[in-house]
Amino acid sequence: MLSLLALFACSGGDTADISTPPKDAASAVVAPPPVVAPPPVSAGPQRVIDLDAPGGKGGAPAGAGFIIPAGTKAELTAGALSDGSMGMKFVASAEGDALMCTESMQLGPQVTFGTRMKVSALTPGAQAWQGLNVELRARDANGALVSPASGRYVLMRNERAPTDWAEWEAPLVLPAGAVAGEFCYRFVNSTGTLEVDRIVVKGALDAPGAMGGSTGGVAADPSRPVTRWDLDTPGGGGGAPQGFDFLVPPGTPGTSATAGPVAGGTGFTFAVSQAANSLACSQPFPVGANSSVRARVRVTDIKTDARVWTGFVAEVRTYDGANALVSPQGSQFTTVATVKNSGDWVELAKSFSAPTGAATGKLCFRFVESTGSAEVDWAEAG
Ligand SMILES: [Ca+2]
Ligand SMILES: [Ca+2]
Repeated sequence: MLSLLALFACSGGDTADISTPPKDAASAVVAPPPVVAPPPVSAGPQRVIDLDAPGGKGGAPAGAGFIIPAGTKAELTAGALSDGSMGMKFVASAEGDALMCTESMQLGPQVTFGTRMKVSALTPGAQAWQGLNVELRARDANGALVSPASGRYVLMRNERAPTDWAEWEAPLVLPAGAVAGEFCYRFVNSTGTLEVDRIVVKGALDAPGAMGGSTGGVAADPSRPVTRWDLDTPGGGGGAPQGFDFLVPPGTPGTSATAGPVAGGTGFTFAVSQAANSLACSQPFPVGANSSVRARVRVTDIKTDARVWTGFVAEVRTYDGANALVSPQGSQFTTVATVKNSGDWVELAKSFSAPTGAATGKLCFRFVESTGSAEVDWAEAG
């Protein structure tokens, strides 16, 4: 008490003293303090994808997509999960490249990814990095993949054993130049079942529901899976990346078709210096009444003429169950786009109705009576 009195004496009376009520204490009691709104849950913008409503791509709930390369054994269902919550269930019954991803979103400098999920029946691959991976595909302002030093994607979680239901979150370190991306769940050389109740991204800049970005999937018919080719992995036909084939007839002059780096990512380059019948085609994907395709392409050095069908052409070739060509009325193939001028990266897109009897399609690129060079970063079909 002596020291408090001494402090009060030394303070000259103006400085607040912890033992002395302020002189206006009485009025403070009469007038209650104003109600202050509680602080927001997150300091930054936050996007919650609850996965409770249909409407996503490839049969996924709204805000997400299911992307399955042709031939991959995996399926996704939306609805009630094993604990009664609503969400999506992703079953990989054979090793493959199927992916479950959020739609691409703009990301601020500080991002925290959170999710509530459960992994069961997991048989992980032998290597430490295999299993069920949760990862960000980071992208720059042009939509090109931006990789961290540690690998192709920004890894948030690697599960190598089954888990119970758990909600976790992880702050991310974005690679330099990354401004957007999609969050993906992937069984890497592994099989298993993943259930996801919800996804919470703190630090996403898009307003909820405003889906942007370049990788949202294209399936006009949500029951049909989206097939996506990142074109980032070798292993396709004729030296193309996985999922595509380079078809250069023997003896064809002047065609070079290479897989490897394209600006900002990985894809293939298809260059033709003498007009010929060489092609770059995707592997087959299912088609129907509401089909669509998309691809990110850059065409350079093109030399063509004014005829409407000449130039760099993206087209869908459709086939029946016996692999016989089925043509739409009035033309041989379904033209996606005809590019007649060199330019920067563009996304080519086309919705179409497959001809009657067609079961599968291939997305093909060629230079029709023209020469030039085309780079393809990725392609999608649904
Ligand atoms: Ca949910
Ligand atoms: Ca790519």
